[in-house]
Amino acid sequence: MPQLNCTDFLNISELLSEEEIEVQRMARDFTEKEILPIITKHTRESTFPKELFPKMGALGFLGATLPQEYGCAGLNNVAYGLLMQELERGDSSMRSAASVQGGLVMYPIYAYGSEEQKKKWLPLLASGKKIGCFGLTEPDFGSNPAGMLSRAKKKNSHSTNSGWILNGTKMWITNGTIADVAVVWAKNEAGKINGFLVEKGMKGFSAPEMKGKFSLRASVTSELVLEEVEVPEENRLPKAEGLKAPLGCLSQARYGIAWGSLGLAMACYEAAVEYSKTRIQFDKPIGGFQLTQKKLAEMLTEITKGQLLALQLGRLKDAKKITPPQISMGKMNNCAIARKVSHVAREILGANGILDDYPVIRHMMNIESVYTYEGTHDIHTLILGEEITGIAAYK
Ligand code: TGC
Ligand code: FAD
Repeated sequence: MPQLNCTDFLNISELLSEEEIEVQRMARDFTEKEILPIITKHTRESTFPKELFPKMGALGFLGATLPQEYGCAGLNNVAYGLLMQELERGDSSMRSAASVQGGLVMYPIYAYGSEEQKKKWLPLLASGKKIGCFGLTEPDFGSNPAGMLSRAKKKNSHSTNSGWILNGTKMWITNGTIADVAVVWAKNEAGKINGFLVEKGMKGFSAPEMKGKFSLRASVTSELVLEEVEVPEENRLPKAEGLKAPLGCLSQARYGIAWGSLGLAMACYEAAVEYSKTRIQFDKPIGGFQLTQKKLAEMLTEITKGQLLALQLGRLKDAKKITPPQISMGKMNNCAIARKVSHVAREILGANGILDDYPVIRHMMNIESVYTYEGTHDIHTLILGEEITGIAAYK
């Protein structure tokens, strides 16, 4: 099977299976046909192309690693990573939409849900007919979710089937306003974190959109407001107890970001190479100057190292040998190099680098969110620091 034409200096695609390359090809076609033609308009207007959800569902992009019995594609983790890479080559908002739906909504239902919850929600979410969101962050608890103030109180503590009353506020929630179901994390009366499926329309639940973002403009970001929301016991995730339940979901999404950020970096690098060959200054292409070549050589080297890191993480994940600190290294490094690559690419484009006629400034703004969410660069540095020394330095 012919390899795809993309930045691949070390022929890393030779290490991919035919199935993995086929998934990459499908995702690349989707990005070129469905995302790139509309993304500048959505970014300018700060709107999310919701109509792409069922299209992604039909192609198997949502919850893609989960089993086929629930309507999912059952892909391996490398194919899933390539999918995230190609979506983010288009725009981080589309990778975000797919990774929240798959890693942060379908995964917790699959891993911690009852059989009834799985049968009810997974096929609907896989098809893109329903949209989900994940509410962990609060206004005063971002990097430190253990301190969350959201509370779940048993409605009638004398009955086992009595349901729950939820109170609290979540912030910065991707897809919150358009979601049919929110996976909400709140502490019970014993102080243990539980997960709940809060459905659109439940009394006391609202999800106003947050405005004024300069980054990830083609994504909906929302508050979740819970005021005495009655949630039945059958909407609690029975196998989720403690902070490790939401953190386990983050491992799924952080892994996807380690690949997605490479797609963003490659889009910026490829735009910079193309521009450097065609922009003439001082009677020759700017790519003919040593300073530009140094920038391009360093960008390519960082992307190539990031590709090797992502691929090995995928192989470890498929072998069920991956650890959270290894995922942190992938999220941390690949977001950092994507951020740097996007800045240098913008510089190479000169004044054109600030125009949305080119994709670079959009990616450069987006990476600020991606670098921050799913654990900031600092938090992943500290996770690695703890792994190395055995000493936690968060507090
Ligand atoms: P700590 O004591 O370290 O851990 C509590 C329990 O959790 C276990 N654990 C994990 N389990 C699975 N996967 C992981 N990645 C795990 N990390 C930790 C741990 O073993 C422990 O288990 P047990 O059995 O002992 O109870 O907890 P801590 O409170 O000290 O916090 C550590 C810290 C700072 C690393 C953690 O709080 C953290 O990762 N903070 C960052 C918060 C974050 O990433 N938030 C993301 C919100 S969601 C989001 O951003 C979505 S963006 C979506 C998009 O649009 O793409
Ligand atoms: P803070 O935790 O206040 O951190 C501020 C600064 O302090 C950062 O630089 C941080 O690295 C640093 N810092 C914090 N603690 C330490 C420490 N111990 N040592 C050194 N430095 C430290 N959350 C969800 O739950 N669901 C979502 O769907 C979701 N989507 C998002 C979408 C977007 C566009 C964005 C921007 C965020 C989203 N988030 C979501 C929230 C995201 O996870 C948080 O923004 C992130 O975890 C950081 O929290 P914070 O913004 O409160 O920053």
